[in-house]
Parts: sequence; C-alpha cells; structure tokens
Amino acid sequence: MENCIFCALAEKRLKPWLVLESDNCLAFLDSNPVAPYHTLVIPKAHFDNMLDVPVPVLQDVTELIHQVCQLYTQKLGIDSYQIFNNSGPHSAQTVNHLHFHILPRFEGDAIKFYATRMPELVKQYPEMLDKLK
Ligand code: DGP
Repeated sequence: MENCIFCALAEKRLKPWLVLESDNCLAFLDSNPVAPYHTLVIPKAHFDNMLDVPVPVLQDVTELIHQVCQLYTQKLGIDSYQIFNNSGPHSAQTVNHLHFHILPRFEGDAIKFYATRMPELVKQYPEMLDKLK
C-alpha cells in the first residue's frame, strides 16, 4: 500500500533493520525501542490490524514471532518476552499495518506495563459474559 511505512520496509523500498524473514513475514528492530532487541513482526501483505487480518496470515506471523524468540534465547540468552499488538484507534496503534511487538524483558528493568488495574470490574463479569451470547 502506498504511503504505508511498513509496506515500504516489507517491499525493501526502505531498508529494515532485518532480524529474520520468511516467505510472507518480516521481523525487524523497532526504530523507537522500549528495550534492547525490541522487534516488530509484520506480514508482508498489508492488513490494518487484527480486525481485517485472515487467520492463516496470523499463523505465519506467529511462526516468525516464535523463531525470533528462539533466536534471541539461543544467541543472547534472553529468557523473558512480552509479545503484544495494538489494534485500533483507542489502542496505542500508531502504524496502521498489522504488527506484533516482541519486547525482551530483563531482570530489574523499569518497564511498567500494568500501571492501570480495575479490580472492581470483576463483579460485572457475569453481565459482561452475558453480552457475548
Ligand atoms: P504501535 O504503537 O503499536 O503502532 O507501534 C509502532 C511501532 O513502530 C513504534 O514502536 C515505532 C515503530 N516504527 C514506526 N515507524 C518505524 C519505521 O519506519 N521503522 C521501524 N523500524 N520502526 C518504526
């Protein structure tokens, strides 16, 4: 897709900091990293996010995520990862080409992911689950 920065990386119109590549996906270092080896995994084909991606594409993405984690563990000894995706305008999604973050975590790092918790929601769970029926 024109004007998509991740399509430009996937098509090598721009040079990615390439970690691994498969037939359909790419893993490269994030340009605004939260931690060493903060990595993004994308499908080469353009999908905006989780809402429009077909499951087989997600399977390809997951396979490459797995390979990246294996690589970092084998080569670097990293033993902890957070793997996440932002999808949609009220998430933190800033690039509208599906991507998963692989965030290596290290003992004593200062990253705070769960700053907000809402334990009071638990009592609403029966109604919330009812709405899924
Ligand atoms: P998100 O907030 O989930 O949409 O994350 C987008 C990430 O993409 C953010 O961590 C910074 C990264 N990023 C944005 N533009 C580029 C780029 O041109 N190259 C690389 N390597 N990463 C980028």
